[in-house]
Amino acid sequence: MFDREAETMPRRDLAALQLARLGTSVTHAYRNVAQIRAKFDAARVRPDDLNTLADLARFPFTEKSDLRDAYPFGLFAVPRAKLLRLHASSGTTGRPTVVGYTRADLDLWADLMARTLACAGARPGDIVHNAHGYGLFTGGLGVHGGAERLGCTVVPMSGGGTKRQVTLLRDFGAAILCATPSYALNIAEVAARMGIDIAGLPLRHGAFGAEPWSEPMRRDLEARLGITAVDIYGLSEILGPGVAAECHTAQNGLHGWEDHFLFEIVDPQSLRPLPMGETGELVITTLTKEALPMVRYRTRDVTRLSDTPCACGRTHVRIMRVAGRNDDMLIIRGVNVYPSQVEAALVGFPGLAPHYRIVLTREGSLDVMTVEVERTPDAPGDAAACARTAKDVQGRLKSMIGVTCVVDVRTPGEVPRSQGKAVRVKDERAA
Ligand code: DLL
Repeated sequence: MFDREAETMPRRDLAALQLARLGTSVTHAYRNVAQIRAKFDAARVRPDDLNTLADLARFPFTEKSDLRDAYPFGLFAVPRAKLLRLHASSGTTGRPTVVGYTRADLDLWADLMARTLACAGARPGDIVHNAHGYGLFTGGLGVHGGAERLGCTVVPMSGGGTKRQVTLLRDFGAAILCATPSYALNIAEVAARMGIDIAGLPLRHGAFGAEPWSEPMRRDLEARLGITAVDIYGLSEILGPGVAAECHTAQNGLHGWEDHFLFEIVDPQSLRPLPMGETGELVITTLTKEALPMVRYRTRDVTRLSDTPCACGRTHVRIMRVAGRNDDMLIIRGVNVYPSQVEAALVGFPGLAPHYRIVLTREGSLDVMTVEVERTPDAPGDAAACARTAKDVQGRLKSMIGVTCVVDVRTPGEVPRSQGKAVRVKDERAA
């Protein structure tokens, strides 16, 4: 462990620490951010109303739109000149969301990312191959800072140039691969085409995240790359990567670093907090961030928490695998579907490569979901065989997620490959 004392702190001590830090952080936000002050005043709450952690439920939420409305610097709680770094979301529509870090924030980020990498199995002295994009996206530089803080040798690859990624993975002998799971799959596939057996290289662990993925995809990546793969979670608005990480020992839910964040699950409709173990939307409050303190940030990520003890000895609550964002959930003929559920049904299907894309179209008043899958190079490609596969996949999707979809079996290489966050859904309904 990178910080054994913090990571194994008894839960009662953690709660006391959270309460103390919460008061300080909320006061800092209230004093220094006009929008937060206005929201608190409208809700008739003040920082000194926080006498227990449960009192936080009376406080207003922060949403992505608050960041957009305050574009670019309006939610910062410190003067702009105190910021050492800015990052921003890609923002497919409208304004990007801008986040900033003071020196202390960058220090905290490096510490929590070092914890995260150690949790995933990295050790000081390991080579960390970082295939997350460097730039405004927090993945590249976030992982980079943590790997250096842990005492690893970082290879700052960024995304893309996949053949070169494979060559350097082999030549440098990295122990840890950091990437999105979809890009890790792309790397594995390109390696196989190049005749390079990654499973036979020194690579031991993969720390994958930044997008939803599934348990079957984990097992597939582990087999292809000869590693243990863990899930890491984070979001720019809160920090970037380094908010939560699975341990390589249990691989069963992501320890959320509770000495720096407070996690709640709320019902996305009523917005009321849900009891431990129930599924809902993850809401995060930062406890120690200087530049961008967040009070009850609605992540839109759907998951549940578990406070049962973990085999690794870490006491921090576990955030179970995020199936997807509630704003990315598809509603197909009344059935709720996350793309990661489609993935779970497809990966490992005989004769199929683990690549897929969902295309949404409209027929009259009905939505049609077409799942593009890809046959493996050795699977027969004649029309009859493809039709049989399509029918079998359709049956499996119907039984696993309850939706009848059109299945389109494509030739090898035809489904687009990812170099970062995979785009799983192509929505042609509006066109
Ligand atoms: O994706 C930070 C990150 C970088 C995490 C590298 C892990 C590794 P954003 O670009 O702000 O930040 O996107 C955050 O991505 O709210 C989730 O919807 C999704 N996401 C991140 N990690 C996971 C994960 C980075 N492990 C948004 N599982 C989040 C599912 C994830 N979704």
